[in-house]
Amino acid sequence: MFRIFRKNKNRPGELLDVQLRPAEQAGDAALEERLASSRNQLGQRLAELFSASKSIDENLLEELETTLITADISTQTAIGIVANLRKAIANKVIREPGQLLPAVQAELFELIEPCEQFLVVDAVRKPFVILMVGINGAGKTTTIGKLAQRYKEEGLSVMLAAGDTFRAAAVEQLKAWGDRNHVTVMSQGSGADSAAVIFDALQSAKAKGIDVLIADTAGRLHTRSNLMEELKKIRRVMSRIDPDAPHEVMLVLDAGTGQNAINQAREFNQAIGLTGITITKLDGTARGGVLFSIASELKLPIRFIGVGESARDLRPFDAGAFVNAILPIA
Ligand SMILES: Nc1nc2c(ncn2[C@@H]2O[C@H](COP(=O)(O)OP(=O)(O)OP(=O)(O)O)[C@@H](O)[C@H]2O)c(=O)[nH]1
Ligand SMILES: [Mg+2]
Repeated sequence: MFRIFRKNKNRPGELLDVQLRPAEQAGDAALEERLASSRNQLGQRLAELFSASKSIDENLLEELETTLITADISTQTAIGIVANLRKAIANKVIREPGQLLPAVQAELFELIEPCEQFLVVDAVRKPFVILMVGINGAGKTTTIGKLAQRYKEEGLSVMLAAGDTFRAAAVEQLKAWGDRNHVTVMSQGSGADSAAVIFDALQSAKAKGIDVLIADTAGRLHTRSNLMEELKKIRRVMSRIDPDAPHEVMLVLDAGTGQNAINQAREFNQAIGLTGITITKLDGTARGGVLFSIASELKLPIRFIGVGESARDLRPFDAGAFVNAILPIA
């Protein structure tokens, strides 16, 4: 259980102190531990700033804004948060620096709570098709491996499609995850047509009654527009077999890329339409604040977060647990 502050919708500026239970505790390390760098960058700095201040003045609010931005929360999002706090200060709901930490926490929680939308594998869709997209190095293939293991453990049958035919090593990397989890990987070697590989995999998965088909894609082609055209083609050929496929178009974003992640998301969304996001490498970065900007600017479901390299380190996104890990209230 952990404590979270929520904004009171009926009384602007006031906070509600609520207890939340983490959605799932499957991880082998506490989320707090994995997000330590981002917490040092945000929660700890804010706590220090507020405890060192005797009263709330313009200087303090400016430093607050800067601290938010330094933690990779976008300028626009940071300005919005501080503007809300200013209202509460003007209304005398917030009177002293000690009230600011829970107030900031509540603001951040409000931003990301709507994005907590767990990916439900619809059993009616056979196979339920997940198309993974994202730039090179974002963590697509690794996330596919982790998902494959998760779904296998849940008792679902899984097939993987090696749609990244651009890089020779990509197929091998996917096969290694497949072997580890006893999951079939459909591939045609490097240089093959990606859409054809995924088309064949979908046909095969359908014939075999597979529950979940996850398709890998390239992160880089000769140009970015080539990549987007290829993804559109993959979408088109899939719909010939199942008009509703893919059922999930999941964008994988590396948290370490900071604000650039938002531009990537816009570009992919415009080209093929996204239904969910996974944010990886939150363990290796102090830039975890970017998740708040991704949430508030894209308003897409955040399905999973990656907090390490093992399969257990792919966690369903839990907004309360995330805020608590990055900005805990003692
Ligand atoms: N620490 C950490 N490393 C991760 C995480 N997710 C992925 N990685 C690492 O990031 C690196 C790149 O991951 P890939 O899965 O190969 O990335 P990709 O998107 O498939 O890249 P391309 O195939 O080049 O398009 C690998 O070394 C992964 O182990 C994470 O959540 N935490
Ligand atoms: Mg890959």
